[in-house]
Parts: sequence; C-alpha cells; structure tokens
Amino acid sequence: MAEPATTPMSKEQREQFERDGYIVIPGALSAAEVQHYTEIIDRVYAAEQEAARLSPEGAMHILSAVHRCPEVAPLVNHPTTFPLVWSILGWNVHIYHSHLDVHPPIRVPKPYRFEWHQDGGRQNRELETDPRPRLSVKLAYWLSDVSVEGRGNFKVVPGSHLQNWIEGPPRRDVEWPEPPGAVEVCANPGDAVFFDRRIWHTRTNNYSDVTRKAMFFAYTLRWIAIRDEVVAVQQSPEFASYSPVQRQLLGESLHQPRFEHTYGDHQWGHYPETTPLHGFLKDNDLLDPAYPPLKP
Ligand SMILES: O=C(O)CCC(=O)C(=O)O
Repeated sequence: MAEPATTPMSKEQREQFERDGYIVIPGALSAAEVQHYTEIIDRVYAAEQEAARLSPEGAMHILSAVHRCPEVAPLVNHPTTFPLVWSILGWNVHIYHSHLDVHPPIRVPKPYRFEWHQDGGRQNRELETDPRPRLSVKLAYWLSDVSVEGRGNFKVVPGSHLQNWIEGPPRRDVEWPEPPGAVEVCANPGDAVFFDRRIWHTRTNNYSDVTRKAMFFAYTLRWIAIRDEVVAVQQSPEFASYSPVQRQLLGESLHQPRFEHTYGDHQWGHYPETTPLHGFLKDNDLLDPAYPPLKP
C-alpha cells in the first residue's frame, strides 16, 4: 500500500486553513477512485438497507469506517490529503472517529433541528481556554456532486473555529436563524474538505434529486482516546496487510515488549523512534524545528 506523500501543506493552504478553519482540496480522488469508492459505499448501503438499518428517510450514517468496510483503508493516509493532517497535527496522531454517509433525497420535509456544532463533544465543555485548542482535524471525501447548494452540502461559518460559542435556540427543535456568515461548501465528486474540529458546522438536509455520498475521517493526537471500533480492526485478517503508518492511524499499540513499562508512555508520544509516522517524516526530512508538533 502507498505510503503518504512527501509534500507538506503549502504556505497558502496553511494561511487559509488558519484563517477560515477549512480548505477544499480539488480532485483529491481521481475519477477512477470516485467510481471505486462509490461502488463500495453503494454496497454498504445496500447491505444496511437489506438489514433495515437505515433512518426513516433512508439515510445511512455508519461509524468506524474501516471496521465496517476494510476496503476504505487506503483513504486513511491518502497521498493527496494525509500531508495536510501531519502538517497540522504532527506525527503523534491516530484516527479517532470516522463515518460513511449516504443521504438520499428527502421526500417528506423533516422537522426542524438545530444541528450546528463543533466536533469533540465534551472537549467543548471541559476545556477552559478561549479559544479552545484545535486537538483534531477532519477530512471529508465527496463521492457525490455537491458543486451547487441544496444537495445536503456541508455548511460552515468560515473563521468560526476561534469562537467558543455561537448563538442558538433554547432547544434544538426551536427554529432559529442560520448563524451570520454561514456558507454551504460546494465540492465536486473527488474533492475533499479538510477542517478544524472547532469550526461551527452542520450537515444540511438534502431536498435535491441527487443522493449525497461522503466518507469522513477525523484525526487527533494519540493521547486522546479513539471512538472507532479499532480493536476489531486490529484483529481483522486485513490488518497485517496495512502499512506501519496505516496501522498507527488505526490505533495499533506501538508498545515495544522489551520496554515493559512503556505502554502508556508510547501513546503519549515518548518513543518517536518507534512511531512509524515520525520515522517516515524524519526519513523524508519533513520534521520542522519551527513548528511544535513537527519538532525533531
Ligand atoms: O455531514 C456533514 O456535512 C457534516 C458532518 C459533521 O457534522 C461532522 O463531521 O461533524
């Protein structure tokens, strides 16, 4: 399997990401990859439909992407997008949350629900700083065409990642105006969106005629717990075929038996020399003394 590419995030991308809280990566997946991953997500959807596990509108939102569908494993360190992840978070990272989503056109209007949020759950209650720290980033791969608004697009408030709070209703079912400055992010099939977990965002309802299909992978520091079902992934027959970097991203214990006492310390990042992504970045001269997460 391919190792991650060696071109770090560009200066322009970093500036835009720091300013807006997200960037779009046009053509992150080739047309052949879009077709390949669409066939895969369609198969998963058909199985969920067969098992009567779709939502009342026929939507699918499956957590733990690689657990549910090992064929999506190459996306965890895709060469066109993964450099963005290590450029921002550094080498001590894993995937903590991922999902495969299919949202067919909604035929019967859904009751209103205010879905604006920042990612990270209790991180947004339990951290006391303003702004709160970034901690994680997420990649969305678009398989369907959301190049125009109204197709269930991802919606964000650009620049809101530095804002701990936005105005909202007293209860989620109380209708409320959209946050000022909110925009629907438009993307072609194969484009990816890379975003800071803190950006205020929401999925939108798909009242178009086009089924919305996307795959999401969220990365965080290895000292933050994984929400995905990685034990099952690690016990799967496919796991041995993944590259060392992919296995790191899928939560492999990097504990070295000869260092009996180091299990938790390794997770903290105390052993860069046995952390595959550190090795990869070091070998390719991609560590950067000027940027704390990438300091050699
Ligand atoms: O599906 C979307 O457009 C938004 C996804 C989302 O809210 C999230 O990834 O946290």
